[in-house]
Amino acid sequence: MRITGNTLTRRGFGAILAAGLLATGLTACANSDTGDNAGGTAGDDKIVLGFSQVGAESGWRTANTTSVKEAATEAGIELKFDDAQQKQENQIRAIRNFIQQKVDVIAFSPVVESGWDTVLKEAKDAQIPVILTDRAVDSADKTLYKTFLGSDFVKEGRLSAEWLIEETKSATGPVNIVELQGTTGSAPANDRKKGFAEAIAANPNLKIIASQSGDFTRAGGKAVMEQFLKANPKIDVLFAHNDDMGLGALEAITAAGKVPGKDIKIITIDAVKDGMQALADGKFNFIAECSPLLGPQLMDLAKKVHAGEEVPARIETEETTFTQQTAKEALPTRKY
Ligand code: GYE
Repeated sequence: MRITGNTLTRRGFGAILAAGLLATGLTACANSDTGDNAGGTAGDDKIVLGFSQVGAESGWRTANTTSVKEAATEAGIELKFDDAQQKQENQIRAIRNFIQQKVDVIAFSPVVESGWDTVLKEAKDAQIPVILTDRAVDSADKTLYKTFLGSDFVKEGRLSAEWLIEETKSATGPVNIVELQGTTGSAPANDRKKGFAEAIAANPNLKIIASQSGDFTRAGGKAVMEQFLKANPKIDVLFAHNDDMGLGALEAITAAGKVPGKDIKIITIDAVKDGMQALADGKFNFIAECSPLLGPQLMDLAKKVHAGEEVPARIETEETTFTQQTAKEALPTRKY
């Protein structure tokens, strides 16, 4: 919300409102431009957060959306939520709308890494702080956003590879790997691919024989796995950039008469409930966790940047990995 000195004087409530602002830690003074925000009336100090979500492509995404919505309510932040349906143009439009509505803070999870400079510059010119959640952008100008909150995707790829290296250490012949990549151009797809490839590079037995995008969806994972199976008679391992694509691939593998988890070892990333169930059931072999529960930290950051406080440039989520055994133990108390 924004209140100028003029507004206060004009309304004749200067002293009262000023006292109110002091009591709320002066957060309302952090903005320098004028005019009421879209959400509140003058005197209402609720922070308005515009959030542009990627879409609803996976179990991870659904859990992430729930986390953001619940945390906003909990924190007393007014959330303007927009679902971009996996399209960058929709996200750019949503961000421009937020700017026009003069929200206090903008947060978004960029569907792809490139192509954000112009719209981020517009937000900066409007003096609206931007927080990147979950996925990064490749903008050279780091002043276009305040902070990034999310996971180390390169590490997730590397941990996946390290499990495989250990698992296949006694293999004598080549181990054929197929890879289901996430959304083309997205940070998690780029980084998970990189982390995995770098880690297996020193091991000549481990070969990626096919790699294609399944767009992080079950349908995509199934369709691409069907093609992989048709084109490659010997597939030993599937590395899927998320659980959902792995779950879709399960159907293709079973339909091809192979046993998932045995004939073809499956490694995925996320550790959402359905993925963890598949792991506990012996259909998956390993999952590197990626937490979608970013809501509470995001709200905390929104309050801080709104108040003009310094925040770290990058905040990483703590994560673990799961085997079939540890998945069985973790499942009963799993939150997402
Ligand atoms: O792994 C995938 C989702 O950006 C970390 O996006 C996120 C990824 C997640 O669709 O399931």
